[in-house]
Amino acid sequence: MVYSEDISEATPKGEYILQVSATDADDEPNAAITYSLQGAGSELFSIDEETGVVTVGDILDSDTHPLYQLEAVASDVDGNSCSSWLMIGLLDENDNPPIFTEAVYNVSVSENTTVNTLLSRVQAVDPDAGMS
Ligand SMILES: [Ca+2]
Ligand SMILES: [Ca+2]
Ligand SMILES: [Ca+2]
Repeated sequence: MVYSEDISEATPKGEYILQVSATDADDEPNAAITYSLQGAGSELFSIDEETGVVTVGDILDSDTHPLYQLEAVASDVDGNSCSSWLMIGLLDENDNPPIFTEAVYNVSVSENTTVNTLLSRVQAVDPDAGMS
C-alpha cells in the first residue's frame, strides 16, 4: 500500500493533504490505533495520531526538495505496528524572481574594439523549474 499526493509548494501550514487508515482485528482497547510519521522530512508534515489525517506542518519548497518519501506508522497500545509509504510530491510555483549570477559586471573595452564585439554575456537564472 502506497499513499501518494501532489500538492503545490505554496500550500499553507495546516492544509489537508490526505488521510491514511489502518485496521486492527482485536477488540477494543487492543484495537486502538495511533498514527505517526517517520523518514527524512517528516518534521515538515503533521499527522493526527487518532484520525490519520496528514497536513502541511511547515513551509515547503519544491525548488530544493520536490518529493518526500515518508513512512506512515500505525501502532496499537502494545506497540504492534505496521507501516506504509507516503509519497508527497511538491508542484512548482513561480515563487522566485530571476537573480543575476554575478553582482557586478566589469568590462573593459579597448578603443580598437569593433562595435559588434560581444562585450560580456550577462546571465540571469530563475530557480523555478521549467517554464515558470
Ligand atoms: Ca491490536
Ligand atoms: Ca519555492
Ligand atoms: Ca518554485
